[in-house]
Amino acid sequence: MNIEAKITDWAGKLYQKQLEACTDKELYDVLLNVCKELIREKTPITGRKKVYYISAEFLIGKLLSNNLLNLGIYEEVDRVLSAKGKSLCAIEEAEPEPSLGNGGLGRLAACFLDSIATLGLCGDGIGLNYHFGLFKQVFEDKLQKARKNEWIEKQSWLTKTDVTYEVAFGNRKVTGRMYDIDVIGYDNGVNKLHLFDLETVDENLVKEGIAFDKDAIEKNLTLFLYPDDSDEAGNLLRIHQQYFMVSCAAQLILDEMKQKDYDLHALHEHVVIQINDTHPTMVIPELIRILTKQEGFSMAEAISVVSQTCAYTNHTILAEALEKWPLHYLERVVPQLVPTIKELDVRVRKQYPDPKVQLIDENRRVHMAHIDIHYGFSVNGVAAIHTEILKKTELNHFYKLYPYKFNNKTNGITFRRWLLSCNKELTKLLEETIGSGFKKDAKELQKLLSFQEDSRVLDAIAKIKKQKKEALAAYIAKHEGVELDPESIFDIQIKRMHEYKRQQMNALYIIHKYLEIKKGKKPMRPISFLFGAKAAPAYVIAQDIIHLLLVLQEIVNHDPDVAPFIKVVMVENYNVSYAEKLIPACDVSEQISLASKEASGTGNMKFMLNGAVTLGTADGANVEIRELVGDENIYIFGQDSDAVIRHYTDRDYVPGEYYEKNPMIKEAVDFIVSSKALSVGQEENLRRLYHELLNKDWFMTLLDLEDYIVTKDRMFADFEDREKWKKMSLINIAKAGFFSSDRTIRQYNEEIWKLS
Ligand code: 26Q
Repeated sequence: MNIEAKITDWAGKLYQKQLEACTDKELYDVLLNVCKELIREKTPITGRKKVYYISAEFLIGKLLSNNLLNLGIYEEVDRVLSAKGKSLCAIEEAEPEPSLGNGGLGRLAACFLDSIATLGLCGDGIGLNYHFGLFKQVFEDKLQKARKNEWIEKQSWLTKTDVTYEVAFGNRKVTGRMYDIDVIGYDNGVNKLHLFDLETVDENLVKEGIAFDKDAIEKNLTLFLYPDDSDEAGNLLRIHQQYFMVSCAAQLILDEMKQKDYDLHALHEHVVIQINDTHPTMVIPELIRILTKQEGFSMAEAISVVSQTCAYTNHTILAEALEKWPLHYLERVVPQLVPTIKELDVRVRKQYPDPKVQLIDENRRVHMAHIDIHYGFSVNGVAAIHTEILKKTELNHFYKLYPYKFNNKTNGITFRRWLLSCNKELTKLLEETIGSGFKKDAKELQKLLSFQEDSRVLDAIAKIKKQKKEALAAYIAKHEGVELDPESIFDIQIKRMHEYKRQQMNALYIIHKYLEIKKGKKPMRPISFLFGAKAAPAYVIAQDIIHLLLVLQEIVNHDPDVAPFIKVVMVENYNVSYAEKLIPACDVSEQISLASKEASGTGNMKFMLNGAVTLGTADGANVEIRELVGDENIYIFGQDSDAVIRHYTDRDYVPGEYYEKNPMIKEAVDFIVSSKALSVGQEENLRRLYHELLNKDWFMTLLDLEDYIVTKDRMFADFEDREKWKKMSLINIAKAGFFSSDRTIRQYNEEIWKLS
C-alpha cells in the first residue's frame, strides 16, 4: 500500500472520514498510526553488546515531524496532504509536547537516542513515564505560575507492553509496567525508549497548580517530573522515583541477558549502562544486590562485573546539584539496598582513607557521584573545559586515584531535529550548494567554506534568516501579543532560568539601552530582545528575574520614545517546540554564563548551526565553538574560568565595588528599584533581586557587566557591516558539523561502549 492509501485507510478506520473532512487533530492521530504501522515493518537493531542509556529525563519533544523525516516520508506525506488542502505544519501544532525533561540533560538524552539509532547501534533508553511533564508556565501579574502539563492522549506514541516488574520499597511492593516509544534512526533501524509507569497512579491527586499529596506513592510515583534544575534539595518522592526506575531497569537488563542465553558473569561483554548524571546511580547497588541475592554471585564477583558495565556522565559542577542523599532517607525508602551501599562504602574505606572520596560522609550522607566513580569504569564530562575542571578541581581527588577512568565527550545535537526539521529552507539551500552528503556526514558542512565570498550564497542565507524572523514575528504577535520588526536584530536567550546563566546580566544591558535611548542616544537599528525560560518553582531569585524581564517588557514596549528602537519579549511556556521556532530566527545567540559554571550548553550549538553568531563567555562548549570558528567569528567577553575559580577561592569578589566604581553599572542596577519599575512591578520581588545583586551576586553578574555591554555594542555595530555579518553567519554554519550528536555518539561507542 502506498502512503496515500495508508493515510486514507487510517482516516477511515479511526474516524470514518475522507481526508478532506478530517480536522488537524484527527489527521495527527491518523499520521501517528501510519507511522506506527511503518515502524512495525522495520527491523529492530540488534547486536552482541547493547547500551542502555538510563536517564530520569528524556526531553523528546513532539515526534510526528521527526518520525516522518527519519522514516523518509515527510515530503510525500506533505504532498498528499497539500493536495487535499491540508497543512502538515498545522497538523504538527495539534500534537501535544511530551516535556519529559527540565532542560539540557534531558534534551541531550533525546538527541543521543536519535543518533544511536541513526548510527545503527544497538541501544535503548530507560526512563519514567511521567503523566505530567515539566509544568506549563503561565504569566499572571508578571509572575510565573505553574500548571500541570498533560501530554498522554488516547492516541499516543506510547505502546503499552506486557512487561511488568515488582519493585519493593521495604515491605511495600508496587508493580511497574513498561511502555515503549519507538526510536527511529534516520534511514536506519529502530530502537526503543522504555518508560516505566505505575498502574495505580491517580491523576486526580493533583490539586491547585501542581500541588499534590506527596505521601501516597502508589498514586503519585510517576505523576510528575521534578521541576528542579540543580537548585532544589531532593526529597523522599524523588528517591522513590529513582529507585523505581533503576529497579525496573536492572530487571529488564538481566531478563534480556537471560532471554539471549548469555551468562550473567559476562554481563559486561553484552551490556553497557550509561548513567546520565547521578539520578540513576542506584542501578549500581541494585544490580549488585540482585546478582548476590538472587543469582548466586559472590560480592566480589558482582562488584567486578557491575563495575565493568557501568559508566557515568557528569553534567554539572554546581555543588548544590550533586546529589547527596541522607542515609536515613535511603533506610526509609529502600532499606533492602542499604546493606549493599554500606558494603560498598566499607570496601572504599579499606582501600582509600581520604575522607573526600568516601561514599558515606561524616554527616551520614551518601554521595551518589562517588558510587559511580568507584564502581564504574568511565567518568566523562560534557565539554573539554568542563572535563578539565572536573579533573583539576571538583573531582581532583578521584582523578588522582583513577586517571584512566576520566574522559571527555563534548555534547552534540541531532541535526535531524535542529536543522533538517526546524529549518527546511536552510537545508534546501545547503543541498543545492554543497550536495546532500552533510545529512549523513555533518563534517561535510565545511564545504560551505568555499562559498564565503560568494554573494549569491551569502544573500540566500540572509534571505532565509529574514523569512524565519518574519515567521517568528507572526507567531509571537499571535501568541504573546508583541509586534516585532523582522528588520530588527533578533537577540535571543533561551534556557532554564538560573542565576549562573545570568539572564539578569542581559536584563541590565536592556536597562542600560533603555536609559541611553531616553537620553537621546538611539541604536543604529532596532533590536528585539527575546527570552524564554522556566524557573524551578522553589527558586525564588529565578522567579524574581522572570518578573524583572516581564516588567521591562511592559516598560520598554509601551514607551513611545523607546519602543521604536528596542522591544523585549519573554515568551510564555518556552519548550522544545518553541525552540524550534526561535532558533532559526536568531541573529545573536546569548551564551553568557559565568565562566566555569555551564558544563557545556547545547543551545549554543543549535543557534550556530542555524547561522546565529555567539555572544558568550569562555565557558562550556563556547570554548570549542571559538576554536572552530576563530576569534573573528564569535564575540567572547568576560573573565575566564581560571579567574573566576580564583575569585571563589580567594573570596575577593565584592559586587558593591563594581556598582560604586562604574556609574553605568550603578544606574542600571538602581533602575530595578526606580519609581518607574516599581510602578509596574512588585516591590517585594524587585527589591529582593536588587539586594541580591548588590550584596551577594554569587554568580558575579557585575564582574562581567561592563565588558558585556562594550562587546555587545561592538557586535550590534558589526551587524551593520552586512557583508561581514553574512560571512560570519556562513562560517558558523560551516563549522557546526563537529557538534552533531552523531560525532558524540561515535566517540561514546569507540571509547566507552565498544559495541561493535
Ligand atoms: C537534582 C536533585 C534533585 C532534584 C533535581 C535534580 C536535578 C534535575 C535536573 C539536577 C540537575 C538537572 C539537570 C541538569 C542539566 O540539565 N544540566 C545540563 O546538562 C547539559 C547536557 O550535558 C549541559 O549542556 C548543561 O551545561 C548542563 O547545565
